[in-house]
Amino acid sequence: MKSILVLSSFLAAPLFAASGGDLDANDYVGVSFWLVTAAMAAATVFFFAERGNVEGKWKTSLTVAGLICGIAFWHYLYMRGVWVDTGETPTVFRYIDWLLTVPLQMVEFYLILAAVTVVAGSLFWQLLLGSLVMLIFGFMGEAGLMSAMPAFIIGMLAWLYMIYVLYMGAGKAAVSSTSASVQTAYNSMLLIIVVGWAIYPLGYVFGYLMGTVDSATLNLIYNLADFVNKILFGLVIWKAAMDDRQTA
Ligand SMILES: *C/C=C(C)/C=C/C=C(C)/C=C/C1=C(C)CCCC1(C)C
Repeated sequence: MKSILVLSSFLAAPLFAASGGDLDANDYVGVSFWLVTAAMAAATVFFFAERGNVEGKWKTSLTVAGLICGIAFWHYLYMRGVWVDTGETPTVFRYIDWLLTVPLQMVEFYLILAAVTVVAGSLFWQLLLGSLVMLIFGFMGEAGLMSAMPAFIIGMLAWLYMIYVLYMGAGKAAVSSTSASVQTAYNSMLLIIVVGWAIYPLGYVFGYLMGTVDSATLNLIYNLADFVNKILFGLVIWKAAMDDRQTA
């Protein structure tokens, strides 16, 4: 109950920051910003509230999932405001959010595996390095600090590197794990980083590499991607934690 009270004050605070109140119902991109904002707030409360229902070794994972959605909620308030007020892509807010939440997801990956099996610490640093290269070049391409195509190619290579590291390093650790729920969590995480994350470069391609800059399609796809990869990602971990409890 106490955590619910703390949460409601957390959720009330950024109301002051909510601008862009004149949302046009025909602005489907603006509406998608609005929906994802609400979903992030709900998911934040859910993950923190569910901490009490899982075993000790899963609690930190749910905390991190809640932090990821909470940070995204905060940035979505501002991103929606930028879009509704100016019709422009909120690139800086988007990348500050990603720069905070993607490394947290790497922490999450690491925690899941480290909870039950021995994982090399270098795995975390390799994933962190890969995600930083991916995001820095993505930002340079989107902000016009570099041509869109070469920035995209370097970002793609960094993403492929991360998939490789996960298969080779974490894969072996998960396979040797005795816990079925950890294996399920690992396989779902791999699915998210390979399939769920693929939505982002798709947004970049439609947004920047089709001849003209299409900010409506770009933001719509990015918003969908965040919904899938932040909320679904947390739910996968929550599900594994619940299954673990039943079989324990
Ligand atoms: C919560 C936010 C997440 C999980 C953001 C993930 C972002 C990506 C996977 C971005 C990927 C990109 C590439 C693979 C190529 C270059 C362009 C990017 C940065 C959109």
